[in-house]
Amino acid sequence: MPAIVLIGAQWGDEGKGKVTDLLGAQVDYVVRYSGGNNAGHTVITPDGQRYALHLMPSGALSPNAVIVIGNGVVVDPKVLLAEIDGLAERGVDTSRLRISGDAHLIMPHHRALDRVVERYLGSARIGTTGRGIGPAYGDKVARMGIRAQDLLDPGILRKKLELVLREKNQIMFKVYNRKALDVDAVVEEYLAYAERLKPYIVETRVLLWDALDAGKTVLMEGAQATMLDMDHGTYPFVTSSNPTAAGACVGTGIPPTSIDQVIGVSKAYTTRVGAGPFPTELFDDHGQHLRKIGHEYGTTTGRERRCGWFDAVVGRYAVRLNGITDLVITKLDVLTGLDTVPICVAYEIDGVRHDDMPATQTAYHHAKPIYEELPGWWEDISKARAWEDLPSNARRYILRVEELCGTRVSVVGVGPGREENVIRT
Ligand code: 2SA
Ligand code: GDP
Ligand code: MG
Repeated sequence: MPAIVLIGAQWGDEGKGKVTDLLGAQVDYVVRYSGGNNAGHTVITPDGQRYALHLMPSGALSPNAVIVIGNGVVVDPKVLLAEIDGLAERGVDTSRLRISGDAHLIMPHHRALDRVVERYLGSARIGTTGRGIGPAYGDKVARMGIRAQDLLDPGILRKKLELVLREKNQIMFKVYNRKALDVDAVVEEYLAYAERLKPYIVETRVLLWDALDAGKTVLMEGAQATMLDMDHGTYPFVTSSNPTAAGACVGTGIPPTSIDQVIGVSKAYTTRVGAGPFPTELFDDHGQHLRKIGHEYGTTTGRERRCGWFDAVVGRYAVRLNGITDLVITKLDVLTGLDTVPICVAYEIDGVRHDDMPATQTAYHHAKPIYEELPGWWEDISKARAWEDLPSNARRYILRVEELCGTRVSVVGVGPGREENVIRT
């Protein structure tokens, strides 16, 4: 399988980090293609060590993989260097990192604007991670972005920064009542990062094309998820990039015809962090139960995640949108001990049944889940490794998810560890 895309099929935090790490031994390159350090991908290695990765691809914990930050990522150099240092201190070989010169940089004005715009939006705020992601992509689209390659040319860096800070200081920061940023101070700060990042900056497209030509396996690791996609998600309550499978081509330069497999990762229930519609959200004890048993708190910000039942309308949408060939259902263990487990099979919107996502966001805000109740199971499933090890009601649940979503469930997660999976053959 030369090129594989791995994406989140819900609103994020499905366990993508764990699945990337699980595949690690079989892949030669792991490439991040979108988002930035808003992501929090958890990997727990077999010796029990927990890593929370933000910018480094989750393949960092697979000793033999080359790890690549593609052109579609927005990079906060300070955060990346801290992550490199933190991993190196724990004995991880970070010399395997390559960064695309076309990746855009998160600058101090992006972080400042992210926070101030959220305050300005008040009750209409998105609930961003405050890492400067939206403003960095905004400048990219407005052709005012500063890229990793600009770190290699101090003259260009200063020129671009002068231009962009003139706009931010004289217009945006005035409107938002913020103190102007000093060009010299920012140039100095970023040139210090440049010294350390220089060796990692390369032309990653050619690197990846050559790898594919040589028969190597490349995994494109998504951050965030389908329903947070700027074009296909619950806009405006989305992130400012395209985390869906199509975004993997744009964010790496790997052509669509090279992709052989699209792995979708979904929880056995649903979570969302930040604002926006979420039809199966639970406001009762069941929601608290899922949060408590599933430890549903943001990996980057520590925020409480909103919790709800599995939504098969979202599942089907994700399968069709991303062309998912294999679905991984994580955290089935969290559903153990419930009398019945509801699955949302369709929505009722203003008295009409919808089996697919409605055409407008207004309608989606009114969507009420139509549930099917499946019998629960009480047995501890954390030691299950083969399909037959799962209780029959747990198998029935997975088979129904598979049927409703319209794709094969290849792996079922029964615990956070690398080995804690049921692999279906
Ligand atoms: P942003 O910061 O501009 O990308 O925020 C826009 C929306 O995207 C959501 N978003 C996320 N949702 C789930 N997980 C994410 N990563 C962290 C984690 C989140 C955390 O792994 O737990 O720690 O809070 C992530 N990143 C962005 C965000 O909540 C907004 O709804
Ligand atoms: P990501 O952003 O998609 O990589 O997911 P996060 O790391 O933000 O959140 C997923 C959480 O679920 C992490 O704490 C994982 O360790 C944990 N996890 C992943 N798979 C399983 C599983 O099958 N069972 C349990 N109990 N936890 C899991
Ligand atoms: Mg996460």
